[in-house]
Amino acid sequence: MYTVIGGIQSRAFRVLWMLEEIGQKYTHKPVKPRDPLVMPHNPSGKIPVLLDGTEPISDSTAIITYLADKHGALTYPAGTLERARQDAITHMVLDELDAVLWMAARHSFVLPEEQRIPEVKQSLKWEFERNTARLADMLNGPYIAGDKMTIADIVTTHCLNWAHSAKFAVEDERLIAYTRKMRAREAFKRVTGK
Ligand SMILES: N[C@@H](CCC(=O)N[C@@H](CS)C(=O)NCC(=O)O)C(=O)O
Repeated sequence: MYTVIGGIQSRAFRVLWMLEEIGQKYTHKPVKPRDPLVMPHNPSGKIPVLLDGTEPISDSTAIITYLADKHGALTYPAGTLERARQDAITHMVLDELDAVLWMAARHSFVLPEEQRIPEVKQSLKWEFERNTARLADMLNGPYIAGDKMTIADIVTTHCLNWAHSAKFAVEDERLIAYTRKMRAREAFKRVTGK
């Protein structure tokens, strides 16, 4: 039995969506970072954490990769070129979308107030626009890594949704259509409850 620690407004969403896609049962503890439920499993207090039985795994991408490999779903097999490309896209999205959005969040509300540099947001928006334009050009299959849905789509869609709520513009029609299609999945809707 799996337990997902972390609320749906966080990267725990990726893990919940993954579990819904692969039809695995789980218990959800929708807590905030540094909650007493998190600290024994992750000293940084960051969410999400997945418990597989009593064994904790941290970091959303590590968690969904583990689930994909364990259940043989939403991934190309390890050791194949398709898997290498899937991993490359996942890491690129983490570098070019997740890291930029996270930096903006840190300078908006995560860091102690005296450490924030709000002016950095303008530069991050410029970078985000450049990176999403490049991502849109790479989108030539129905899914981000080709013909089948993989965990790379979970990370990418999550970042594009996050961008929307952080008011980082995503104007490319190809990315808008892609996000709309991913959000229409039943598993996605079961997590959001919409
Ligand atoms: N790379 C990690 C990042 C985890 C992370 O930063 N989570 C945020 C919530 S989405 C958090 O717990 N932030 C609290 C903090 O940084 O103090 C992942 O993908 O799980």
